[in-house]
Amino acid sequence: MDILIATRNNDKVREISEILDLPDTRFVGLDGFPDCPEAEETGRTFDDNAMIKASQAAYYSGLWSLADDSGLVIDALDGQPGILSARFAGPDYRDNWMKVLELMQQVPAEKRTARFICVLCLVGNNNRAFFTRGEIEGTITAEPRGSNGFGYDPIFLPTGFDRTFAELPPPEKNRISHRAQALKKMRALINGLAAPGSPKT
Ligand code: ITT
Repeated sequence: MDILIATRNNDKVREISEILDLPDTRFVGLDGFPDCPEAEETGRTFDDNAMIKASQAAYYSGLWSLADDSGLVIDALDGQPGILSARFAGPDYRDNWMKVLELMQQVPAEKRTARFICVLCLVGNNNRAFFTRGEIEGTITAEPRGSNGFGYDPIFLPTGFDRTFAELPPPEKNRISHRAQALKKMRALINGLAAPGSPKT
């Protein structure tokens, strides 16, 4: 069966496709649906925004649609950038992590705790929504390190590791990340949909 990945962020599409290895499922992107308008992420939580994105994509495409709403929650910044992670300073990844490092210049090492959160929402044409969530704890580095991954990866050091997400090889990040954890829980559900005899769109 086909599932639409309801995002225009190609870094997410790449990670989701790499992590989910499902032979009976074909993942298609929003590029195939140019008329589908940009979802307005007006929610107050990751769950709200994941549901807005998934239900809009399902409505326009008629396909089961999987949305990812994710972000970096930093304790010393009262949870910022949180649901506003994509545009904390603007559309550019570097501007966004630079803003975090600037705001945290005076924050000592022991107070630099943070976590990445990922909420996935899968919506079918019967409009039922299924949610999973993944989180990974870590700290914010003083300087950016590494060039793999995307977004805030150069400044996020996962707990128990001495390399940032951007220094880890992609398969290693994809084994432990917030997105990997949420997808692991979603995988069984998607597999069930693709199984013979299960309801299709
Ligand atoms: P869509 O809304 O189209 O899905 P988006 O990038 O705008 O794409 P979000 O609103 O969910 O998506 O914002 C997620 C942002 O959080 C993303 O742009 C990154 O800045 C950050 N982020 C999420 N997961 C990340 C990861 O694994 N590594 C680094 N940064 C991440």
